[in-house]
Amino acid sequence: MKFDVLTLFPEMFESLNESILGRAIEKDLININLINIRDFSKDKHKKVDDTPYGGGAGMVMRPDVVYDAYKSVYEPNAKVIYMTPQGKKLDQQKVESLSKEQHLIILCGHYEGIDQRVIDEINPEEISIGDYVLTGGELPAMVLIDSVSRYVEGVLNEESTSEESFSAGLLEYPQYTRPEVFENREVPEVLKSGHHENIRKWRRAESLKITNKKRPELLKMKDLSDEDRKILNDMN
Ligand code: 21W
Repeated sequence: MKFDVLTLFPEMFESLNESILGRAIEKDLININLINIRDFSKDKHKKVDDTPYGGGAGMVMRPDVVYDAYKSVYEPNAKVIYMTPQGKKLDQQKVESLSKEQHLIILCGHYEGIDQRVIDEINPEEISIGDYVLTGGELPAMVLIDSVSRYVEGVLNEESTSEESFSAGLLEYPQYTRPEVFENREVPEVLKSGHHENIRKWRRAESLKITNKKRPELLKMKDLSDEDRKILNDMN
């Protein structure tokens, strides 16, 4: 999967070279190509923004500079995404569908945004990561790249992927590691029993309990198995 990121702040994306994504990049499973929009300024001072027509605070990114950066990576098979607070909120369903693409071009705004004419010309899909205000589209682009990359074949080990599809739509059961006793709190006995079927059942029950308690609306959306409904019934 190729990600082309159009941004004024390519250095912000350095953190993606760590951990699981770092390994995926080394293994060539994903390719993150950072394009500095400033490189496409024709101005001798490398200016990329200007004051808004009609007045008001802040600066607006120039359409010609953004368009030249876009044309440097455009290809007809790519899906083009504009990270904007006005976009549709990213969810796991969207993440999964984006992971089926070969090539994503992600446009990040900064300052007070981008001149509307280049947005109208490109006609990208608009995506937000939630209803709170950030300083730019870079952190949202990283959220999108991280969440989508997990679904690219080979990025996660097969075990995590199958466990995740089993627990899809539920909150996770609690996890424990050594030591066996921490501040007088013990690891649940069943997890030390080696009885894999009991462990599976206990974890499923914990997932359902925690979801029912913290995010009951998630259960309403879900098709539950007979086993799941029995566990939930036994809770009350
Ligand atoms: C914040 C851009 C506010 C534009 C008058 C009219 C991308 C983001 C962003 C930002 C404004 C996302 C204005 C969740 C986010 C992002 C920076 C609007 C300009 N003034 N998802 N228009 N939250 N944020 N102000 O902030 O670019 S996805």
